[in-house]
Amino acid sequence: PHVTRRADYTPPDWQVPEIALDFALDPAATRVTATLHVQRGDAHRRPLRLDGAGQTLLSVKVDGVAVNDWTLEGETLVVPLSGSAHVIETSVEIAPERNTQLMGLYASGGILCTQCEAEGFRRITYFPDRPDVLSRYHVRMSADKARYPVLLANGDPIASGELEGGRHWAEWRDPFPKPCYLFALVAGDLAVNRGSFVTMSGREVALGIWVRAADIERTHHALDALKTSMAWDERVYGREYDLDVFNIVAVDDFNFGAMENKGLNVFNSRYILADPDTATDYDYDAIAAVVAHEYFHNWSGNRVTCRDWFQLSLKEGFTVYRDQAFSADQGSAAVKRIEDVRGLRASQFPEDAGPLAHPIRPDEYQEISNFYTATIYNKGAEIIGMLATILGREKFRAGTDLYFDRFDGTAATCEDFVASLEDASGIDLTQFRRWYGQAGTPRVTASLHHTEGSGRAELVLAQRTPPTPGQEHKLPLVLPLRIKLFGAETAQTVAPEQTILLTDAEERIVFEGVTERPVLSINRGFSAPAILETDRTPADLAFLGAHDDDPFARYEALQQLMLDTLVAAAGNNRADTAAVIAAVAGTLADATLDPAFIAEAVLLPSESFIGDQMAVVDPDAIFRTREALRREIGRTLERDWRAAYDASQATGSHYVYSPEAKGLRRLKSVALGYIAASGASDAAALAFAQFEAADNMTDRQSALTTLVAGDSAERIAALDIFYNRYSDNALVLDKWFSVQAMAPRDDTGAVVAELLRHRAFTLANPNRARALIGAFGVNQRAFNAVDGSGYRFLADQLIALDRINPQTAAKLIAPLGRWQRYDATRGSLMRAELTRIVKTPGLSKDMFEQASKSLD
Ligand code: DPP
Ligand code: ZN
Repeated sequence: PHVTRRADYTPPDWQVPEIALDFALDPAATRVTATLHVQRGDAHRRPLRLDGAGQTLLSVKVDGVAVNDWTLEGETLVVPLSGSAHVIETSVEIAPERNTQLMGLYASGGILCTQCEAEGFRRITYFPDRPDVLSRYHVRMSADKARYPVLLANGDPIASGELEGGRHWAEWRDPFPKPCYLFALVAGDLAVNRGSFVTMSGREVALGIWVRAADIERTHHALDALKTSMAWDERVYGREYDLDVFNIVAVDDFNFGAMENKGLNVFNSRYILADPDTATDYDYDAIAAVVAHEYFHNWSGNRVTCRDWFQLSLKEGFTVYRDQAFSADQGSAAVKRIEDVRGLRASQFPEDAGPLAHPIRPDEYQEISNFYTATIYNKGAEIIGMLATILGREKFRAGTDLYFDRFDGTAATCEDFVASLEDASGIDLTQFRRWYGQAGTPRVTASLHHTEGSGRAELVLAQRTPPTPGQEHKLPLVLPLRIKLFGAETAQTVAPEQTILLTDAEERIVFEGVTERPVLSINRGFSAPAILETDRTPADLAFLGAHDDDPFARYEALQQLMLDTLVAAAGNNRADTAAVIAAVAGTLADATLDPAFIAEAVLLPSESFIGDQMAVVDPDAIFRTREALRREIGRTLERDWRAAYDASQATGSHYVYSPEAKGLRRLKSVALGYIAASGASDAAALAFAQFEAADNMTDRQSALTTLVAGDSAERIAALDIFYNRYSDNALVLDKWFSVQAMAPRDDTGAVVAELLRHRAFTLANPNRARALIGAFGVNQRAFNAVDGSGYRFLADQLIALDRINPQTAAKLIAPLGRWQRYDATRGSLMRAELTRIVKTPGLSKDMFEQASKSLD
């Protein structure tokens, strides 16, 4: 397979400062005529090389004259040119309705739309498809007016008119030079929810959210989130929007969550559409986060883009960091941080510990689509977060200002970003740069020694990053660790919070004036994305769980206490559950705590996170011990759960999306889960009553999830009612599939196999495929059935989906790559499935790369 290497980067031979595109749109056969104004780069004699994929070439003209001295090398169009500037015109035909990969121009539910990142533009027309070729776009579209009354593209609309035969046309121009991955057009029968935003310099921007007419009432939350995002980016980063219009279109078939095309974002409808009846609080939060994310890309990604795809985290890590900070500002920052760290641990830590580990700035790839990963996005965001911690708020802002200013209108590198922060702050980031090139999650050990009567405490810190594929030896990283010491007796501060920069393999920190036994609070706020091992006792953890004044550290102490107990129990060691139960009881009873925080803090760690702590993952033992502890917590504290459940009911007579109301609904759902876990005889009736009475999807889905975990008659009834009620809503049906695929039941494997044949199931829609197959893959116990049936199921589906949509298929392979973490029986069954995938004839390069690397 062809490998692209970061070290091989060379600037483009030809620039394309201007491009005009003419689309004669038709789902079966669209004609694309592209006029490229090309300019030779430095003195070289190389021909013009234009990437292409899957189109039919009809003609090539150079400076207005048809030529035939071009050649095709594979799918690359090579045109010999003599001068330093020429006008190249190509005409091609493509078939959007046959495009199942959803890259390039395709049809989704009667709408024609595009997705070009990373390398989809070459499926539309011949072009140097690389992010460091920036062009001004002029786009003309014509289409049947009845089927496609709305015609949208990047930038501003400049003209439109009627044509014969029921067709019409529109022209759009984008004044900002952009790489082709940010190109977009949409044609369809769409309704619009319009809004407007006045920027900090007083310009009025026309906003539009375009959806099917039936969905228009579900767009208000997204529109509000857009306005809030625009104001936030002005206030926090000084970034103003730059065009007169900003449009968002929602489509049902989409590989990503959304796409930041200049002035014309295209979204997966799941990140736009919401109303209380169909979307959960989690969905509302995710919509606001993704709307913000794509909007923020207008600066971090579009105005300053990436030089090459190895720099992907330059825009993605930074933009995730920005959207996380935005969301933290909308409600409880502590709960947001807990959720983000939980997500990092669920997806990025395992990636960093497995066969697909890569640095946030990779060195090579076979298929760039495979690098839209939790590492590039979420670890990338953590690395920006550490930079913000090290620089402090003001210097960090000075650094981002300098970065935007220096690189506006250009394609930049990660190094450009770090150098900007360095120049603006005067802080040396030489060693910090290792984070960009080194894969793997660092492990930090911390042990605190105190000699009674001496007033002295010594903290010994050590760091080590385990080897990852291709990187045997790791160097020490810069880890900003926020630390504080509490007195064990008085719960007073004995050493105030400080941020320690751990830079060596081992360091000692001395504290003076420590007059009582200190308890260590470390990595407060999760200030560094590391795995901490400390010598804190269960009593210390319980103490911090009750007294730490950093909410994240408090949560973390409780999680660690639970984790230690569960890992011991799963390994057949003695486990003291009393400490966990007491800590949960104390948290639940603490009236000073926010219900949203309580709900997170009393939840047991996930099965997979428990597995990540074990030398060999034992999915059955983990499931059994975790369920046993849930039952014990449920039973012992049954009255408290019922009290918490009743207290959380008082959310008013109708659904409100506010941090307070969300927190109460969350606590109510956690309490319901524990009541059911207790085995109480009325639990199913209680859940079913909530299911029936709910005026919102949050309560309804949590009741359904609880019912589906049990064996009551209400389970079947609720599933049927849910299906029938929402059978015309694809996004809600996705939930119906997912709830069943994630169910902690003995028969989940069989249920999922059955659901594959359900009339509402299709692999062609990425959301639906992920809802069933993706969700099953993260159901640790069901997927890892010891007979290998889960592995076979996933491999079968990956092979089938790969023929339709390689990009979406390849992203679902991760669970099979964890074979090293399991016993020999499971490990060899998983390897056999990976081998079968690799040997499948006609495999995509996306899937080949992921499956073959997973075997190493
Ligand atoms: N659309 C994806 C995102 O925004 C890729 N850029 O992260
Ligand atoms: Zn992004």
